[in-house]
Amino acid sequence: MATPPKRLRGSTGSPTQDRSFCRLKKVSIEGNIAAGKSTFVRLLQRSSEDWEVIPEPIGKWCNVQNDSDDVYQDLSSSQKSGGNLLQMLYDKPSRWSYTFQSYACLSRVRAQLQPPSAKLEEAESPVQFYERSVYSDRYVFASSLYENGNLTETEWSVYQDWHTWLLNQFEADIALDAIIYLRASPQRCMQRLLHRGREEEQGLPLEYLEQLHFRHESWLHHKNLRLDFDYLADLPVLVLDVEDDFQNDGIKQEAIIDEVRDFLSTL
Ligand code: UDP
Ligand code: D5M
Ligand code: MG
Repeated sequence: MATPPKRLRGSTGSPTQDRSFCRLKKVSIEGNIAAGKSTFVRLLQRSSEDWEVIPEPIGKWCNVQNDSDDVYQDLSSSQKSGGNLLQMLYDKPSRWSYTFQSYACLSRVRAQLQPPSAKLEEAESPVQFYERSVYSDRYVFASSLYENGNLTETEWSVYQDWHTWLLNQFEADIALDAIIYLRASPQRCMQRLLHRGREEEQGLPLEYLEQLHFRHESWLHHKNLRLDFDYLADLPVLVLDVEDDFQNDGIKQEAIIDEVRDFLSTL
């Protein structure tokens, strides 16, 4: 399958705006847990009027709204209060991995279908940046959970079937133009994870971060992961080394943004 043509989705019919939509680039920011993606996308947001950021819908996963308590009758009272799917996943992965993947994919497809803001429509070189994508859901997380026995053979088969079908249906609208991979060692990610102190993640073992790191490396650095979406194989990837702190280093931030601008200019 060739790289899909540029989208006209959301076109209003106005020739000026149609040109803007044609120019719209979609870039996913990938990286291990606590590598620094949210910090990085906040930096991107501040760096150009032409850039729009779509953060990971983590808030939704930590507070799944439920209209009827009946659905949650077999949950503990802490789980009932808001339905914290991320906590449920980490407490009992064999029970909640499939549910989590369904919800994660739904929220990512929604995010990747989000039309550009009015401000972006006016932009000369509009770019939407996503914090992770439907592809990391599958090739990093779901496959790891399957490998660890937290998705059964049947769940993994069903998941892959609907994931492939759904993404093929929406491909013209959700296809990415590029990926930026924030690369850091699992040890550095663990240090940042503990520093961030997100309650749900505090029991995560280093081995899990190592497993996720290995998958990112194989997908985005060595590029030897088998993928089911042909266009991904040719997708440009910018690898940024974020082992050293960039959050508190203005000079490093400027250098990173210059690198991003150069990369975008090649797309
Ligand atoms: N962080 C840091 N230095 C950096 C980047 C991030 O100390 O150069 C910290 C950040 O303040 C946060 C933690 O590392 O406490 C994880 O960062 P973030 O939430 O951005 O990571 P993500 O999980 O989104 O990749
Ligand atoms: O990622 C947010 C948190 O959500 C982190 O604990 C990993 C988890 N996450 C994100 N996507 C998935 C999928 N698809 N499956 C399982 N867990 C997932 P952070 O990197 O901290 O921004
Ligand atoms: Mg984040």
